Amino acid sequence: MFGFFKDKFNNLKNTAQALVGNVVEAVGSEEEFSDFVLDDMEDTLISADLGVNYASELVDNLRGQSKIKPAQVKEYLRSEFLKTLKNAGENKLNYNDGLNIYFITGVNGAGKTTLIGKLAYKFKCEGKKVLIACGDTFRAAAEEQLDIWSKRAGADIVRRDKADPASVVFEAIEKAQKDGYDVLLVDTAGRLQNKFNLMEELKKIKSVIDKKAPEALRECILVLDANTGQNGLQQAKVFTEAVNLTSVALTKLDGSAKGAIVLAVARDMKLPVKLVGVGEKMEDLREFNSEEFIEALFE
Ligand SMILES: Nc1nc2c(ncn2[C@@H]2O[C@H](COP(=O)(O)OP(=O)(O)O)[C@@H](O)[C@H]2O)c(=O)[nH]1
Ligand SMILES: [Mg+2]
Repeated sequence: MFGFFKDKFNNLKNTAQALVGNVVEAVGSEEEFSDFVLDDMEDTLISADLGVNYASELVDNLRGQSKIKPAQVKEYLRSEFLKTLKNAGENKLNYNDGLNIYFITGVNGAGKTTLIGKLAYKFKCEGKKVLIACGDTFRAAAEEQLDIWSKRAGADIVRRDKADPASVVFEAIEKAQKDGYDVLLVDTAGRLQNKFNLMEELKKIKSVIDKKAPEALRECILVLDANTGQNGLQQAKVFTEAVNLTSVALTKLDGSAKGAIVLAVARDMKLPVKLVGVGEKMEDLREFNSEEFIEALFE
């Protein structure tokens, strides 16, 4: 378990420095949380991509109180961050014995199609029957890419080049129900001519899933690139308004990630992170765990 966790979060050093190290350096040796010290702390948290709302909340809690001293700022942040992640919900991906539908959304390049390949592989390794629906019919290359992933993972695929994505998903659900699949993974486009069209298309697919498979377990996952700063928060807002997200998958945590977005999304959107991508290969998928993430930030 420990090795696994090291492997998962060993690229959080920059994030840890920005979120924790810099704050401790800025305020740790002060006598009191004066307005001047608190302003400094707020600026530091904002530049670590924590989001303005969250940063000011953390700082306002400290104003005019005498229980917590600047020397304890690290412990304070640790308990606040953990509370935020816990309040956002369960880290474990939902799964039941019937059909499980995972609807994968996110902007172009976030890592949706790769995540589908990884999830297909994970479920296949667990002996499940896995079907993939290609709901990104906008780019021809997208279907090719998904085809390659499905073959690699040993999963089946429904693709209808250039067809209406909602109709492809409709067909995939019928097949999944008829042939007794355990898992249906729905890939989607991340960019259409404009944001409005994309959101309308996603809503349409979501409504097909909800109407056609009300009995199925349905998770709606937003894929976020860990290198996305504050923009990730904006993405989460736009997508959740359209399709009511249930969780987040954080990809590219193997890079020099700005993982603070996890905290901002958990706090502002109440969305739990469930999955973590740590590379481009099929086996580079990990389950997110709040305690381990906090350990890595505060070690
Ligand atoms: N390093 C790294 N690269 C990733 C990860 N997930 C996806 N990628 C890469 O990000 C790029 C975009 O991924 P793709 O799945 O096509 O994104 P999509 O447009 O959202 O479907 C590809 O080059 C992937 O190999 C990850 O966890 N780590
Ligand atoms: Mg894609």
